[in-house]
Amino acid sequence: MTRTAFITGATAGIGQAAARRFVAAGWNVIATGRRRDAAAAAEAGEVALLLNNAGLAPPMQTLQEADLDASLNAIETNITGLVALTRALLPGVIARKGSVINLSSVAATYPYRGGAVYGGSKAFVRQFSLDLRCDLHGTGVRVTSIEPGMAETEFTIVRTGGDREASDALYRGMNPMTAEDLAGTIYWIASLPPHLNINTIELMPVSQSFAGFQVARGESGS
Ligand code: 8X3
Repeated sequence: MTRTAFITGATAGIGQAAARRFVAAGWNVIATGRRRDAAAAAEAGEVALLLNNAGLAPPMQTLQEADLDASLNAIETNITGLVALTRALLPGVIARKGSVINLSSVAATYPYRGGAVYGGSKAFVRQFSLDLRCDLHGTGVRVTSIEPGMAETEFTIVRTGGDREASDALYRGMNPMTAEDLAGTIYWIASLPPHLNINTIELMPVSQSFAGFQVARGESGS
């Protein structure tokens, strides 16, 4: 029987690569760039796998400098949209003992300057995924939070307001992950035997690791 995957943010990057990967494996794919299409898919009630990939990163600015609308827009997409879509599609996913795979980020776990709203929203996605497993206990539905580090997609072009040069400079010489790397991981999660659940999975390119704490000294430090 052909299974149907609903993939958000599928017009580019990880979502598009995942859509291609699922189609190549014989899945029917509903690929959307906007979460508003959820109602139609929910009515069709045919979705066995929901990949909540769509997300927004506001510019890397401290909250005190950031444009509030950009911050709220990211929250609307990364949190409100994701919850609404999941709620809409869940009855069909439960009926098929299907899967929900949510795109979180390493930013959910590791704080960095300028990432408060983005990281906070991705921490929501991670915890939402874990709690959703509890809600779905006994239904046979699988839920995964996938938490990638640096992947060269349009992510940084969006984050920098369309600055391709800045994006190229960020990824230059560091061999980042690709959309295809992550699509392969997503497909692997989806095709595991049905009694296995990957709760969370964190991935980075080898060239990316962690930085430490920072200390402010003198008058401004306290
Ligand atoms: C973004 C991952 O490492 O570029 O989700 O901040 S990173």
